[in-house]
Amino acid sequence: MFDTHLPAWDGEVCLSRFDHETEAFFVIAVHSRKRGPAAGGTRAAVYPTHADAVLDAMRLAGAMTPKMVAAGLPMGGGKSVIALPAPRHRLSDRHWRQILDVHAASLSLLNGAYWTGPDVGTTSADMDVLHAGSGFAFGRSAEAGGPGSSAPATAAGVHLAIRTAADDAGLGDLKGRRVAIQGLGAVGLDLLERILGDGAQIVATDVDAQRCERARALGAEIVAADRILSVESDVFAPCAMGGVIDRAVAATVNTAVVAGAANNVLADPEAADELARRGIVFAPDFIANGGGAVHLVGREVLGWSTSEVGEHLDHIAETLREVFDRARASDGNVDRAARAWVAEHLVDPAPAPDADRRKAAHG
Ligand code: NAD
Ligand code: PPY
Repeated sequence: MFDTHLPAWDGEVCLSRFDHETEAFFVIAVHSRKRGPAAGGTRAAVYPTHADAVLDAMRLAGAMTPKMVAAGLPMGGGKSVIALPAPRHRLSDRHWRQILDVHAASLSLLNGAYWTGPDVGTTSADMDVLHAGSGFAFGRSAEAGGPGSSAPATAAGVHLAIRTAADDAGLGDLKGRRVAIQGLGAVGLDLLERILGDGAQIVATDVDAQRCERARALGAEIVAADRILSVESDVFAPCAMGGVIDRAVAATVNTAVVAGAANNVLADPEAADELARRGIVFAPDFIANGGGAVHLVGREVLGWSTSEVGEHLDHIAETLREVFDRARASDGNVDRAARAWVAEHLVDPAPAPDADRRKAAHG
């Protein structure tokens, strides 16, 4: 698996380090700096092997480059993975702090070639520590002078993507439609509330019973995690982990639209062909979930206000409409059309970071 995927990675550099003291394995993948310094979050989780952590970092970094292009941001793509020796909740605060300090030292070594931010398993409070130790972290808490969590902006962007894709699929608005949400974390739960506001019915799941209870209290029907891919829906919104739709799932998923927050939703390129063959409208995740990047880079590099970030999210709908039209004009495969669009726009003049604002944001 490792030997097959490694040569296929088209990124710039991937660095790794095992720290004996913390027993954590660190990976930083810089996919592209053609538009600007690489940026992307730090994911912390337990991985089956260190090779899995390297592959995950590479794949996730590879998704950040098109995300920055689609969002019109002047940054490249990168990502970090910390393979933990035990689940985060079983590590002491001291142990976790040591892990963050090791990661901060690696960020310092890269000296701004890569900027990190929050991802699954890390928070704004962790960004406060990483920024204090390196100066290269987005998404600090408001108390530490940062813009806080990217999840609300991501959810707002995914909501727009769902509305746009539903319209493209001929569903009209979401009133009375059935939306299936997989994953009720920071983005999924926020998205759920937005979609309820549209008058849709929600069927949802999470592996965490407490998250399910919160969704049930808001009015969602809850199903077991292993049932969500087979429930009937108008829209399926994957907001947990990537790789949930392979060719076989694409051939059976009972929905008209796939649009969600999870990075790298498609497990293989054939899944996109199958979705297209069945007439299911797919919103590529690197377009749909770009709201978090717009929030972090917009606020911290470009000096945007919260309302400017909100206005910029409209690009998500515009870009999606463009790739839907392109796909329709060719073989219907939206993922392919979107990747071709990204390749054409990779070195578009991106908005230049304002040096003074950037300095002000980072002291
Ligand atoms: P989160 O960790 O807060 O939530 C993820 C949720 O998914 C958790 O509640 C977890 O219990 C659940 N989950 C995990 N495996 C599951 C499974 N098999 N079935 C059902 N539920 C499962 O993360 P988040 O910030 O909400 O992000 C969700 C997804 O969106 C992630 O893939 C993330 O990489 C992606 N994303 C997030 C942002 C952001 O700004 N937070 C931006 C872009 C992309
Ligand atoms: C993502 O959007 O997947 C992220 O990793 C969040 C992010 C975006 C931009 C800079 C740093 C982190």
